[in-house]
Amino acid sequence: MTKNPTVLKWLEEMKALLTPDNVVWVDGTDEQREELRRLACELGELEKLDQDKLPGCYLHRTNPNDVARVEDRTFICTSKQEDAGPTNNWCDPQEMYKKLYDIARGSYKGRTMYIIPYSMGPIGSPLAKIGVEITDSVYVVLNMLIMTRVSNQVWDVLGDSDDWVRGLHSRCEVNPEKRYICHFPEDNTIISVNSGYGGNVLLGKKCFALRIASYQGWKEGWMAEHMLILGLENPKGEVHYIAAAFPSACGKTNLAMLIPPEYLRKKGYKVWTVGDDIAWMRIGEDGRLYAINPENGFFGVAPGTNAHSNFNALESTKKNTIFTNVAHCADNTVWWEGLNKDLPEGAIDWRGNPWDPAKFNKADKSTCAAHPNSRFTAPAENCPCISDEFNKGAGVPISAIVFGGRRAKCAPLVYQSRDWENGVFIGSAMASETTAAAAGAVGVVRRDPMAMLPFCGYHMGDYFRHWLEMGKKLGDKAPKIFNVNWFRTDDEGNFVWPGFGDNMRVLNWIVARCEGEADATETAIGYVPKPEDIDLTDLDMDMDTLKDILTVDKDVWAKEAAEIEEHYKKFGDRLPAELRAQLDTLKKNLG
Ligand code: OXD
Ligand code: MN
Repeated sequence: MTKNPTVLKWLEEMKALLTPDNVVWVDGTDEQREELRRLACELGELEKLDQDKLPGCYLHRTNPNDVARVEDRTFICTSKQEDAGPTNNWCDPQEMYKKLYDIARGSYKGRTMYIIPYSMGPIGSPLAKIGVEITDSVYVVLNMLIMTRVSNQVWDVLGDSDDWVRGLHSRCEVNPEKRYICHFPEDNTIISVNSGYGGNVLLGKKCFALRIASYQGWKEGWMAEHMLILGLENPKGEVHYIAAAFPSACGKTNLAMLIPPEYLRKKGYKVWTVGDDIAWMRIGEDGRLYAINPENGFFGVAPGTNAHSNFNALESTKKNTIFTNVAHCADNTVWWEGLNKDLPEGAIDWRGNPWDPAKFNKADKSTCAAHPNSRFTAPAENCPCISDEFNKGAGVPISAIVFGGRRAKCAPLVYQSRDWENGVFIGSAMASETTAAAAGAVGVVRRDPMAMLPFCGYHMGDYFRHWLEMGKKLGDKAPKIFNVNWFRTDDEGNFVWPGFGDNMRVLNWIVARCEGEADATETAIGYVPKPEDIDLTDLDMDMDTLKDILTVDKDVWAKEAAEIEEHYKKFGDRLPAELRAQLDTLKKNLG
């Protein structure tokens, strides 16, 4: 195992606090995984699915009170409140440690403490980091075995170093009143209590790889971002890498695993997936920005995933996958809304009750067989288009950074920032609109800078400053920054752009711009494509429609500028002057 004194000391403290009956060191071997799967079935935490149709696949149901991330119970505990900033919940670290230790004290009694050593990123990669999670949930262990790289080798790489992230998870009583997901960035520590839901308990993911890592990146000169990473291969066999940030429910996993339209496939275009949710990026020896995906699997939303919307994601779930809160079919397979049109007879819904397809009403989520946030935890190696670079520690050089959101009228299909600083401005003002698919008002704009609103582990004003500093260091080697919007609607509210695989047509323009091979028109907000440079081959769309979704409506943008001004107010004097100047330029450009 390990002789690392900082690890052993922390584990002794945790054992004294939690008082487990047993301790198991997780080693990542196939034998131990099999044993844990067997145990999870025996404990009722997992159900084994049909092993002929879905080998190595299991089903789990969470407590119905525990089905999603809980932003209102997520805290950044820095010694000074102002360091957490206006977008995070804050509590004094000492006060929060006491509260959490009081909740967790003795909570492993009658349970086993699992110790999971894991690497975020390929083990030993200079871009990777190490964490140790302790948990009382076999389900968490089995998910961590998919989502991260777990092995005794991690201990070897760590040696005696203190550079590792402590993660304590305790299910306690799964009491929502006492549920807390807390981060102590100054101590490299995460504590999560009273939840068993993935985003709250797989501590390598949002908690470490985004909240703690964004803080580490700020201190150490690198970036942890809520971004997919894809490689776009052209017929010459050259691959250009793109990192893209979108808020939840805007299609990150779909874009990461995109299948190009047939006419482009025939010419030899391909897309390779490096990651679907998180990118860690550092400046390499040649001065370019290199990215790794720190994760080892996909924790994807199941509903809506099907052979058309995302064939590669669906394929990824065919073996060694854990399904959470989906429907359990009579033939011992799984189903979710949007998988296909065959509503299953005799299925059990995500709550564990018999499901009657006759009562299903699309508009009423309470009649769904699968929870709207039901998930699959699938190994990245299952993905048919996983990049060869995925397991290489050096990372991939990023040519373009793309921001995007859901905007019915505002942002054009695609535009390029004038330069890095202008790109940071675009990211800082990023927003997405709520849709009729979700409860609540339609078309309400939520500002979600760089898609990091729920995940930035420090003051967002400092985070913007960090982006600007990275740009200065990168100089002319900096990736070009773009914004896309697949969601422009016509007067009837229908989406104009087909999206999915056809987004490749936009990615090709982006790469052509990076290579200096495509023209553009300068507008008040940045560079917009000449309509003839977006290839519409085989697409049922005329030039006028395309022109329409490339337009920049000055009235709409004047309103947007006023909203950005309002949004910026909350960052006070930590808002970099450069961004204020960018806003002034936008207003001036709009006349
Ligand atoms: C998210 C996720 O909520 O990736 O962003 O699960
Ligand atoms: Mn995400």
